Amino acid sequence: MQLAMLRQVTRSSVHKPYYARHYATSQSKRTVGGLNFGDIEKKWQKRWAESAPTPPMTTGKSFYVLSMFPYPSGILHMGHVRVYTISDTVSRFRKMAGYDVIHPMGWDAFGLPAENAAIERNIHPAKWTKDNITTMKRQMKRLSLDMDWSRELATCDPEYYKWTQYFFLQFHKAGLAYQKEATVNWDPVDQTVLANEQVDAEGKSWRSGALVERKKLKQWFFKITDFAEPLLEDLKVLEHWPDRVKQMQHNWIGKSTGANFKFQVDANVPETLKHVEVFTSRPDTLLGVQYLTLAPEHPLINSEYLPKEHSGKVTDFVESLKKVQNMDEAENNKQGVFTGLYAQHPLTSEQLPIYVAPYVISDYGTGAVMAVPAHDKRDWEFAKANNIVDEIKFVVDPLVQEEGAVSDRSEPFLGNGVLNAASGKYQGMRSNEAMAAVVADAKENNFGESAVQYRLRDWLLSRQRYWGAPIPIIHCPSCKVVPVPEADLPVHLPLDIALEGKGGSPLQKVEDWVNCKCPKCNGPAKRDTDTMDTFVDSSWYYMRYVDPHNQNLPFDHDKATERLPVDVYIGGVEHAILHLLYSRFFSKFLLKQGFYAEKPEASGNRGEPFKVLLTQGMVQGKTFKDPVSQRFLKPEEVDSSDPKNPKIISSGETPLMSYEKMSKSKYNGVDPTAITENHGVDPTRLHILYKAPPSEALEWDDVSIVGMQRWLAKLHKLAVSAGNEAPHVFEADTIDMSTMNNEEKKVYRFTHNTIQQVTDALSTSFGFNTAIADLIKLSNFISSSAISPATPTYRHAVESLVKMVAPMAPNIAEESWEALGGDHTKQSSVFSQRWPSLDQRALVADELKCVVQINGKTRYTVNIPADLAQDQSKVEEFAKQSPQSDKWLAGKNVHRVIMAKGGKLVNFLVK
Ligand code: ANZ
Ligand code: ZN
Repeated sequence: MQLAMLRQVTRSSVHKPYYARHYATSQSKRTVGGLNFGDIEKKWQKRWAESAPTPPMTTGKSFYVLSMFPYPSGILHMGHVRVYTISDTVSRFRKMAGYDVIHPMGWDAFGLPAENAAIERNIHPAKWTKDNITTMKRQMKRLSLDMDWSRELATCDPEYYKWTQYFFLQFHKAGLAYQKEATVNWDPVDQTVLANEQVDAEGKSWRSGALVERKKLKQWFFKITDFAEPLLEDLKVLEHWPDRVKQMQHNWIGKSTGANFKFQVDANVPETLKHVEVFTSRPDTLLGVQYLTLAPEHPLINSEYLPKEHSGKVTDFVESLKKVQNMDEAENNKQGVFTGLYAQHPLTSEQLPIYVAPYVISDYGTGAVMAVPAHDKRDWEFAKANNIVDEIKFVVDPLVQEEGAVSDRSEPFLGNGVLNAASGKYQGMRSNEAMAAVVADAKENNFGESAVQYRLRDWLLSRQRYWGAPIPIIHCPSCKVVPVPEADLPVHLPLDIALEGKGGSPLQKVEDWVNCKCPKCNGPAKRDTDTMDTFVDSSWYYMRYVDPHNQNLPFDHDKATERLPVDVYIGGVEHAILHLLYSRFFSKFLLKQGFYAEKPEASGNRGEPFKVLLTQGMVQGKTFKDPVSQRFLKPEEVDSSDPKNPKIISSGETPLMSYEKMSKSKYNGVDPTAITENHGVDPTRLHILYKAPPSEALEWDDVSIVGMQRWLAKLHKLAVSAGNEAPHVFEADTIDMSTMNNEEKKVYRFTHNTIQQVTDALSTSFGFNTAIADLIKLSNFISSSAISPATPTYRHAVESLVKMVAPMAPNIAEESWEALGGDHTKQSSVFSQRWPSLDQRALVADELKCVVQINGKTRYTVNIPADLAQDQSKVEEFAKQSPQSDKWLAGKNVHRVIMAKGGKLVNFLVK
């Protein structure tokens, strides 16, 4: 997946990163506790490739687990390893639990870096992309990821983008794809449009270094604003999404309620401009309006309509704003210009001056603001900066009850409150009441009504780039905008092209592609030369996976109905807004259009694509800095032989140490391939899962991987000991407890407690770290218990342990399963075994701990047989028989005994 707003140019990464060199020399730590992880991995990866394990009996239930698909940059990073390990664990677990699982993988393969590689190094984007996919796929396989490669897709494949184009046409047909002018980054030297990623922090072009200009061009938009309300409202359905993500989406959609009011303009202007309409979220402040402000793009800002003595100044001012490099600068600009025009206050008929203000956004609300300096910070600052009013008019006062909230009028009062005498007939009303009253009056007197605004903008999807899906539109001189007929899809991206990064949009130069016939009149016409934002590609890929080879449709209706929504979606929190919002928009639209239906169990899901969202935290690298120069240090500049006490080699000083997002400039990256080569795949996977819960940052540190290596070796030893001793009892999930001695009962009970906890972690809480901790405890319990490896209980415990480790450490689990005797049935694999089922009886404790209180104070505890705990007289008896009772109860006069918590507490009231 790619990010949209990155300002940094991400140059391609075909060169070997420095860390590959760094690790090449470090010593292999692959053999630990007699296990050679590398050899075992090779053995099992080969076996799985030869014949995939047949899953155990299915329950008929399906499960869809998905990691966000990667951009094929050519190099897998630790963030990828983390997210795929998580989804692989969930997928393997669900398969063992009898689900029909899909766990697909594909490539978000269109996008800018491929194009940059072509410009910089003369490699065709298609080849660059394909090579990178090959490399990354190999790296993924090394990680023992059980992906469903039969469903693999790449968004740059015509088989795929045919349907991306098809969906564009569906949006167009539904009136949800349209063109309008929008501002783009223009490189005046190379004469080309730049992506945001190609503009650096100083607003300069990545290639030419020229100061980027803002230029208006006709662009394609999806009307996502039509879905603003359901996109907001249905966040409520998403019970299993992180609150933080929902909050971010909520704010992004930004619903605001208030009113639109009209102010009559006293000037000779066309009828449509006779009123300036404003949107306000504070109708209660209407009587505090002292002037109006308009966006520079407002239609009234036209020299024809402005008084002569002002129009020159206004035009100069508006022109000067176009040179402003970024929006923040424009928004913070407090300077404005008086237009020479006045509008009439609808209630007082006062003449209000009209200003142009850079901070008024042309496409929010009506592009005009009723300015209330007393109660709005920006209006206050603008009024002061431009000397607009002599006296600021306060109309709302803080409620007196609110302590310390008395306004001394040295700054704007921003909150709701109570309307004061300056508000005339509204005096005494609370803000909320006054809002309703003002809006009612506006309605009656025809100057306004209540209104809702969203901050959400329509989705600008066209890019003046090459490596993307061409927009399937033809421009005809007589028929104008003509959609490409569905039967003519895909509109192939021409492969024969020279990319230079200058001289206009790349596709414009491919003449025999651009020139075509109009599908309507057959006359000469031209193709649209824009391509689609890659976020369009990624807004529906999870739907294509359900039916990836369909030649006639993007996907089969029934297959999608059966498989959607995705049960668990895992990816980086950096996609919390755009990708997820666009995907929600797509899936809601496609549900509405009948491309799939909601299965009965999912009704009320309202076309939400992802049921559970797991946002995984960043993988941070150990970062060293020179304490004096603050310079980042390369790993080879630091002596880390004592990890607790690192030293800068050249100076002997202690470096500053922190964990930060891995990046080349901080020399703190690690190469997953080197890590797994050195430490083994399974230890690496476990280490990643163990170090932090999925949503938290993971402070990478490979020193402690050895802990996981040792534990896996121990686990394997347990399997060998059980395999050597015990009869083959693979089928048994539960054992009759009545035949067990006490030690065996303890082990059996511990095993089932662990089964319960691990099952819960893998199916609902996703606390993989606690699951691993529980499994470690179980292995310790087994090896320190006194029971014989020849007993069924021992064997059952080890089998369960191995099965439960399997989703996280697949290679060693297979090896251990084989050691347990799995080889007896050829083809036997731990992944063909059923997930251990829970024996509820084992969870019932034999004894329970009863807290004994004397006059309400806890004094001692006593163990009571569980089956007697309900009987108060027995509980009393046990409590009195305890040796400790001598100290607290002997010779006391017990006048009442209270038992609570089912025998877990007994309170003696004594005198
Ligand atoms: C008068 C007023 C009085 C306002 C007051 C606020 C406080 P939200 O809540 O984010 O929707 N506004 C309206 N259109 C604007 C535009 N195109 N560009 C910049 N500002 C705009 O913000 C709504 C408020 O932002 C509106 O309410 C308006 O100022 C301003 F005590 O109107 B208000
Ligand atoms: Zn035509």
